[in-house]
Amino acid sequence: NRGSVSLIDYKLLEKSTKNFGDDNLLGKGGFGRVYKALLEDDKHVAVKKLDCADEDARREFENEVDLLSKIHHPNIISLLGYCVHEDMGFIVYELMQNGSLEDLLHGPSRGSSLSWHMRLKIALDIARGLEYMHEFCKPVVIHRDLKSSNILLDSNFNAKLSDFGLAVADSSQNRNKLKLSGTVGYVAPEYMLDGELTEKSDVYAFGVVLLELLLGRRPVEKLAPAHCQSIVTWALPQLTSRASLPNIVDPVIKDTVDEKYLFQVAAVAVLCVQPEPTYRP
Ligand code: ACK
Repeated sequence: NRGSVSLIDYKLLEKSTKNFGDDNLLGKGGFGRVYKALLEDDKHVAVKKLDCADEDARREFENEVDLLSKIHHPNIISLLGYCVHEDMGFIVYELMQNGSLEDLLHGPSRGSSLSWHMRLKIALDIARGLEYMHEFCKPVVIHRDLKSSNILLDSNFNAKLSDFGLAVADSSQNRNKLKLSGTVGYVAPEYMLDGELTEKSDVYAFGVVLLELLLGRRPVEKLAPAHCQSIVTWALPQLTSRASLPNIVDPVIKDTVDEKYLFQVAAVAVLCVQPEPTYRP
């Protein structure tokens, strides 16, 4: 059931797809490229093109169309339609004129022009999108690949979550059957170690995004298994109150002397000790 989302006639897209090239390339995702296109002469849209002969790409196509057709929120990218032609799948989204948060923060302009007010607004937008997925969607939707390149900004710099190719509408049965996936630096330690997938995996990734947004840091490249183990078995269980934060941070400093890692743990820790729901900044 894909609700109100329409199957678009390929004829409407054909002219644009013929021109898909470097000039109108918006970005590259895991399995496909996203192009700017014109729908019905006057409507600019973004189109993700996937080669559905590839099994992983086809799965991403079907998953994203199924999920996005059911979820509607101002902080989640709008799916306008989809189209299948020969082996190709096309997903049509609203165009996000200001690109991704990653480009905004780490691209040539380096985020220097972003005011604190805007940073906070973007953080709130992300939190609202997550809150909707985790608290109001039935069943709960877990994004599984939240990162700054999947947060897009419209012409008014409203932030929206995108790229739902790996997302799951959680039913506790499929949690353990899923292939471990996500992006290095954003993957929650308990998920990396034991494949334990919950809404908190997205909250961890949100913590990493907050570090990028508020402290201008890049995610730590790779958490060593020993680091993961120490967060899971030692740091997280202690997070029962704000007051416990210094007790956690101290041994982590002694243990790792890795300042970047420390910040990552600290931001996530701050999120975890918030009263429910955990991710409201
Ligand atoms: O900054 P980027 O390269 O721009 O990172 C992502 C990339 O494609 C992969 O998802 C761009 N992108 C995706 N969807 C849209 C959209 N609806 N509007 C504009 N750009 C998009 C984005």
